[in-house]
Amino acid sequence: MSRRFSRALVRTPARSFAQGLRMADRGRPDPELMLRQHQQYVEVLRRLGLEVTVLQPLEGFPDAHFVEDAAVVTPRLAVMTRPGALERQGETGPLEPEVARWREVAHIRAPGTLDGGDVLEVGQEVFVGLSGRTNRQGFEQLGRLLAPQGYRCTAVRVSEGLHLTSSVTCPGSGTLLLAGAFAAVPEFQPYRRIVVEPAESAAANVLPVNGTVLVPAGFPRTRRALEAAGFPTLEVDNSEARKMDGALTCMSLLF
Ligand code: CIR
Repeated sequence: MSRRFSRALVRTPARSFAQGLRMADRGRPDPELMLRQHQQYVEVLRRLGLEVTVLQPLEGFPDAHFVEDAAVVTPRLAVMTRPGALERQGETGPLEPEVARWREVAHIRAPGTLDGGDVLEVGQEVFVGLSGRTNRQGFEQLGRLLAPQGYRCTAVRVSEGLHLTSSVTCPGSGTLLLAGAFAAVPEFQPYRRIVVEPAESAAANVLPVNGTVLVPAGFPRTRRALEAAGFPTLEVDNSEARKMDGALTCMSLLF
């Protein structure tokens, strides 16, 4: 069974958002369109029944609207991460009180680093990407923190892309949507797998919300593949966040 959510935390992008980190230049994001797309994202979450808290932008942290990276929220615990990029480590402090309203809070401690974008929950199994942002200590700490809830954490090497969830997400119980080399990763073989076509690899990041799978606009083949596998989908345009290596899951914490 997929988890059902009642709330979302999001953060409005700062005016400085185009100065955030990125792996490659994918064109200059349009600030107005970014804000409009973010508002549409929030509206979709509300339409799907979530109570959405929209936090104020953090001008000093141009990537702070990618709230997914700063915390991992499970049914009984929120783990404040220690982001792997130094520039992003100050995002967790302002987020913590918002998360603490709803959950007991634990922390990833130095020398551990962990970005929430490397954490993929598939039922009681949690895959953790070892990436340029998340190290083994971060993975091990998360494993210890989540074990009392019956979660089992498994490390997976992120051989391409920014985060694990840039290339692998779980559209619904028992199914993974995967791009590129991740389709062949042994740990994922027990699941029903939908492999996105190379031309649509950016569509591997989808966001399931209580029975509807949000899919980035502009990837019709992936959308059709999900529908054919029995998942109702809804398109959300996130072209501007994508220019900054962001995807649909990155922009919210659902719980
Ligand atoms: C970064 O490089 O940290 C941001 N520009 C993008 C973060 C995207 N977050 C995610 O995939 N969870």
